[in-house]
Amino acid sequence: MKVLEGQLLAQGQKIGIVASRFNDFIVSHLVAGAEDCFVRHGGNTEDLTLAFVPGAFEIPLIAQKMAESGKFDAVVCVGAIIRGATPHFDMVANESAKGIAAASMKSGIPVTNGILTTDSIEQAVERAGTKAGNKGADAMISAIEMINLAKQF
Ligand code: INI
Repeated sequence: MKVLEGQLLAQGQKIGIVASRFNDFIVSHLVAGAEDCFVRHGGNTEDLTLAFVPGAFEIPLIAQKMAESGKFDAVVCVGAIIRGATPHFDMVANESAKGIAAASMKSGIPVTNGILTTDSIEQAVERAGTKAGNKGADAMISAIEMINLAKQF
């Protein structure tokens, strides 16, 4: 059986990051986690481009523009939607996830989802570089792997 897998090597890759300003206290740590992951896997920080949008709802449009620009091998999306502070949590969470998936399918390059959707600020802190890892780093490693996998088709 022939098995295809993407290596976790970022050397030479160019990646766009879309980050929301809403809940910046959390999201800044997701951006830092994504950058750290890229560099630790052999990427050059000058090959990262960071775009800020107001909130998670606005992430898909800019992710799609970046993905279709031809300048990047993948786009990583980071944000934080916190139910406790968000009456329209479900709407923002669903639309951002659907839009990110659509941006990937439409552009044909990996667009990964590092948007936290949590019930509380404490849960968000846990997933932004404390005891439950860093969702920005998770989304970056997925992008690195997917770029290397997609090249094989
Ligand atoms: N945007 C977020 O990224 N996270 C949130 O928790 C949030 N809350 O709480 O409402 C949020 N709202 C803003 C939304 O993403 C849009 O920017 C806004 O609705 C304008 O379109």
